[in-house]
Amino acid sequence: MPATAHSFPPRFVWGVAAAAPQIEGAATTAGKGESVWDRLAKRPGAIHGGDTLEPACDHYRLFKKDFALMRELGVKNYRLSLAWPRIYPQGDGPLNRKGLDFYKRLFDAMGENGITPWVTMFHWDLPQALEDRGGWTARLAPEAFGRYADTIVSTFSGQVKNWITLNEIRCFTLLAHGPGKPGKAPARPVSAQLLNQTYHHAILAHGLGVRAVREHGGRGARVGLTDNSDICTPVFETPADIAAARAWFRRRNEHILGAISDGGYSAAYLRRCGADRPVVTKGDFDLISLPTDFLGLNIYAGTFVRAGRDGQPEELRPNATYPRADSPWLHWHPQCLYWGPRLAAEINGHKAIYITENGCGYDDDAPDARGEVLDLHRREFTRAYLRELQRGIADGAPVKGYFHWSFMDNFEWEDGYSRRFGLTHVDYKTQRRTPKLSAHYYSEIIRSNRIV
Ligand code: PNW
Repeated sequence: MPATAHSFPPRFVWGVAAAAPQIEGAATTAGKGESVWDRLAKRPGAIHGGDTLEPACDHYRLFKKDFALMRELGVKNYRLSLAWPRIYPQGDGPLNRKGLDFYKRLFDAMGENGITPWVTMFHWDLPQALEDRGGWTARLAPEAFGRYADTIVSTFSGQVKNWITLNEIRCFTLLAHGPGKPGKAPARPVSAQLLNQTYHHAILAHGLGVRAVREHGGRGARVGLTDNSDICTPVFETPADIAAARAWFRRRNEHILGAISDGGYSAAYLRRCGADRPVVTKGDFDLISLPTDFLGLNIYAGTFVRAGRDGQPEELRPNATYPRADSPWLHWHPQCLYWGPRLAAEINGHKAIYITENGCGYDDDAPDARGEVLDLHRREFTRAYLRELQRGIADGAPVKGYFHWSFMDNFEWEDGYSRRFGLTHVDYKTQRRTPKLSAHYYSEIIRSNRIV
């Protein structure tokens, strides 16, 4: 059955997403090592309200309840991440069996509730001990990541078939080590050359993650990267603006998506880097360009592009009155779900794409007197974005699934706990969960495989 105006293709994967450091809490429990986010939370002024990663949603203890709630809502696919410092507290060095045991119990509980795991190996929580030895600027980071990936894939090959190597390379490179005052951990600016080196080490780590799945994943295992590509959309859907958006998408993503799919850096990219180009070791690109099974895209907002007067692509920046969520970077830009998958498929050759995150951050109200959170804004956001996703699929974009960010309110990094992305409200004092109106809305979409 083709996608009609309302329905999605058969077997379309509907899911929800979250990440270990944002929900688990238990930051020092059962031998877990310190992560760069645990450390950053101790720096005065780094996190809104002085919030820390404790207790977050206390998912470490409440996971059975959380999976039961997912089941009630009809959720059958859950994207989660594993905390590297729970498993290798020092990054490399001794293995902490208790960390592996925790995730084994977690996967067992998911199985009991009929939920398929989609596992991100790394969602920003680098072990602090590795940061102390240079972090992502040093080659040690991808090398240690490779050993960690081998361990988790061989341990869980029976329970996990869908692997995602890294989440959003830009957020632990550019936004953590870039110029100015980077907000993401470890929040340590480095030189332009070292910044380019962090990108290179990240895509190398991705390659090592792919190799781990090919060697240890077992039958039916699949792997891909989750990227937050710069999604370039045409201001007008005219041939000239579409061509400008396409050219700009290629350029803005060529150090990550382009380098991976082309098996090397483009001449144009290296020219722009000049003397600050990354050091590449022989054989790196054999790993980096290992074929993957899918691409994950986290899509919230993007860049408006038109053909400028000189015929070159021109970016248009939204002004202060442009509609946005409470997260100031989150401009409403539903067309990103149309153009993102389409351009990544066209330019980088991806044949299967999953939207591994999409959602919106608001300072939502607590449950009202009737116990409801009537987040019509999140219903509207989701509906508008899904309609563009559906239009893209109808026009041939190879999108196979969509994961809403997030299953529940959680630790929103430097914005702390006040900024809420959840379909489910979390009261952090009582750890009570209340599905919002948007959770029931999304539940109905999953149930009927169409926009309602
Ligand atoms: C993603 N931006 O981060 C992350 O993968 C999640 O962990 C996070 O909670 C979620 O989106 C909501 O923020 C992003 O500045 C952080 O454009 C920043 C941006 C985009 C995504």
